[in-house]
Amino acid sequence: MSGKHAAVTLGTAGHIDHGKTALVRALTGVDTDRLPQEKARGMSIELGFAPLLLPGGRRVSVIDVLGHERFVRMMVAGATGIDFHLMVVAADDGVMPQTREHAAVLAALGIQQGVVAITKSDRASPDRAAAQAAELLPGVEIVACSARTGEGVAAVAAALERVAEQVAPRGEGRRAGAAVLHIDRAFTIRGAGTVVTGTLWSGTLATGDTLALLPAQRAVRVRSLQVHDQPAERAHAGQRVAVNLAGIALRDVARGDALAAPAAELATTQVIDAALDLGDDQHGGRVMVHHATRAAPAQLAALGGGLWQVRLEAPLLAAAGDRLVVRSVAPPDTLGGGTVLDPRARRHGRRPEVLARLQRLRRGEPEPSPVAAPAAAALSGAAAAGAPALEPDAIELAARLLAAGHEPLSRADLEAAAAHLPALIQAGVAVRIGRDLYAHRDAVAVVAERARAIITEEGAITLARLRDELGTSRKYAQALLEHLDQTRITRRLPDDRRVLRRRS
Ligand SMILES: Nc1nc2c(ncn2[C@@H]2O[C@H](COP(=O)(O)OP(=O)(O)OP(=O)(O)O)[C@@H](O)[C@H]2O)c(=O)[nH]1
Ligand SMILES: [Mg+2]
Repeated sequence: MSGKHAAVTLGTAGHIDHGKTALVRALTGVDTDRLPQEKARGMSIELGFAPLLLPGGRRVSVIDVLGHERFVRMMVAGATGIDFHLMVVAADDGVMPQTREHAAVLAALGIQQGVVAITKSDRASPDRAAAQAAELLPGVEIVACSARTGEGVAAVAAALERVAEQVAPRGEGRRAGAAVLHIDRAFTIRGAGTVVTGTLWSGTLATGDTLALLPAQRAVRVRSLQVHDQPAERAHAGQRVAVNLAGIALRDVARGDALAAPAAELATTQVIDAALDLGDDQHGGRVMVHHATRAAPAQLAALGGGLWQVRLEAPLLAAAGDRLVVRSVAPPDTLGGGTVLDPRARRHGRRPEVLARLQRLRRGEPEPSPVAAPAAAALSGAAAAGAPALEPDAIELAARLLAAGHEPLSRADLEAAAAHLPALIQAGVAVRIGRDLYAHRDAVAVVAERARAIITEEGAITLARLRDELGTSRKYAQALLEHLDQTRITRRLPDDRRVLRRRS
């Protein structure tokens, strides 16, 4: 899946009525304005999809977005899965508010590569619009065309082909990961049942797979798949996929939900630490935060140096490294965006050690992740068992209880939170370290760090040494040590002392 055959997705962008849908039709032969309301109003009100065969033989999926300012949310949902853009500017109108806003959304999503088409060149000279577009999107190739006469359309296709050769498909580097698909449409097909569509962000999907539908956390099964409108046994990251789901009614799934393989560790998030580019006059406050095919109001808290804490009023389904788009609530406008550093942060201020950690994450330095393995295992169990939905407040309460100390809590201790334990485990917040013993992931991480330090200094660690170090009981120290063994941080020697399994 590389080079010529890598799956790449193209997204349109541009102001209302500038000719996006007409140009997609001229390029692909598909009229994506297929709804009666779209025909009647002459305006796109749903995302459109079409396969595009480029002159050199490369197949590209096209997502046709909507230009109306009320539909920017849906535009973000469509643009979120794309690899490159086709910015459409009408020759007789030039750069307009949603031309600018869509350009800002693309920048926030990190989508730099694309082509500018100056459409309606049969109506006016493309020169003025081209000059404005060159200022808005410096370095992007600009092609004049007319969807009405067909002039220049082949040149647009050729320019798209040149860019398509260069883009790094979004699946690249993430293919090895577990399957994640953010749903951009859900509908029923007579005789087949519930179908959802989206761009496969990572991993592969196959017929028969059992996945978690989030945020509901229901187990669903892949009954059949289509890739680029063709039946397929398997779909790969970067491809546009339609998934026929067994075990779910249409009323229980919607745009903004996600399908995830258990190992994806995708979970609802309430508090996100992120690196955001918002311009200098941003000081925080209430905003709309868009992620994948979902959006939620949030309070922004500045941490300094481009680091922000995003406190969401409704959950998102974000993972580290994902892109966010930040918009103002009134008047609606795109302020900027950036990258998720910690998708499940705790509320915190500008504490130096917290900022240092975020800066490390921003530089792309990996975090020691001693809890990853058991969290993933717990997730698959919880997903299969149909764990209850996450409830943010209960989660916060339970997380605080769990975080109360480095000492694991028994299930009885967690009475108030017990009902939410499966959700906490699924979210990776609670880690099962033994029969009826659970600890907050941060507490486990601290224990792992201390054990590491002791082994590095003293050559090995014993049960008594860890017990004394943590000031805890023998039982807990034993459970924690075994957990460190299981998560392959430590290795048990025949005399029960532990040494490091791998250099860190
Ligand atoms: N003369 C001329 N008219 C065009 C051209 N392209 C589109 N149009 C007309 O412009 C109008 C809007 O075109 P659409 O393709 O629906 O515009 P759009 O950008 O998809 O609009 P939204 O999806 O609502 O944002 C239609 O009446 C088209 O027929 C063109 O190249 N030349
Ligand atoms: Mg349209």
